[in-house]
Amino acid sequence: MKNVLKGLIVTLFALLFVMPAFAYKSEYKMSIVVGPKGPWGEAATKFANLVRARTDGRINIKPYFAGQLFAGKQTNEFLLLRRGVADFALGSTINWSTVIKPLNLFSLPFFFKNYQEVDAVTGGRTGKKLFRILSRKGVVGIGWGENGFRALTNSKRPIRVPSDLKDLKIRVVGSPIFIDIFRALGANPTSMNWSDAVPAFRQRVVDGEENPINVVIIPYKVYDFHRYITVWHYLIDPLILGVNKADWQSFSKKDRRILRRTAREVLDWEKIRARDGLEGSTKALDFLKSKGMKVTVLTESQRKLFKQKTAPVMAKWTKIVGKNIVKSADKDIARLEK
Ligand code: X2X
Repeated sequence: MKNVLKGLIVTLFALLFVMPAFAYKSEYKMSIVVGPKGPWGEAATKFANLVRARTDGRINIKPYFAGQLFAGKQTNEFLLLRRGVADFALGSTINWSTVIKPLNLFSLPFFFKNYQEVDAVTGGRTGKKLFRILSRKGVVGIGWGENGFRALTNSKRPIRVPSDLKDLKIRVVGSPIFIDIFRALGANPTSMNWSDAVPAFRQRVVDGEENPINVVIIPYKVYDFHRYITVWHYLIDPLILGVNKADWQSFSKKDRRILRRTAREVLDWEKIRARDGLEGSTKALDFLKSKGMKVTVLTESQRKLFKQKTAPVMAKWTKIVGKNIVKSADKDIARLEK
């Protein structure tokens, strides 16, 4: 009798604590706002394939491109990931920033000057702090990728000084800091999901938009709709590879290590492609010129005029991001100079 009882207890224990760890789903859904073409989508496919191979098929991730999982509203992605509608997401910090306010750090106008500063922050103490915040909200961040510094395109005229933007209708993501920035610059911003934005360019419902060159503007051929582009490095859009926390906790230690290692490897590869021909080279801009675009690269003094105009937005949003996070980012950047 005693042995039967013992057996029962052992079985119960196994069912409660050991079994769930190995009760993997047959498919893990991964959310991506863009399509499979370009560094962002290709990184999602590469990650899924490598993880499947390295876990001998235990973790079978299926990428759902073009926002299929969130039925159009891209700023819902974080909530869907937290709830487990998606198990994984390779998401833009902009899209998640409506829920996780500190992620607006990356959208502070003219805060980051170059990629080195961005790397110092995402790879530094601030990046870890942000991942702790995500984890408290039910999402485990396992790597940083990149959409990129966002450039401004439009069909009307070259943008060199803030007054050039006057009354231009600019499509932005449905994130309030973008509305504030473009209003401060005298433009007429309108928020729209990416899935609606491309048809809106075609139908000329809007005059312009802003997005990174390698990851969005080139794969989506925005040059077919907009003749003018301004490279102004006004803000950066890092990507985060996030995992639903309950899923994460169900994975074995070994599989978690595989996921982290694969995320780092794939996102390092993705970041190189996102930056290719954009630093220390004019390759990406030459390509845009070959497609008929008129390229304006702001000088430091031109950039200052835009920075001055958006100073009130910076002040307002520093408070929303959290002064501690902004200070922490300043410190990570200052460490670069030492
Ligand atoms: O919607 C956009 O502009 C995009 C694709 O860059 C993001 O998801 C933030």
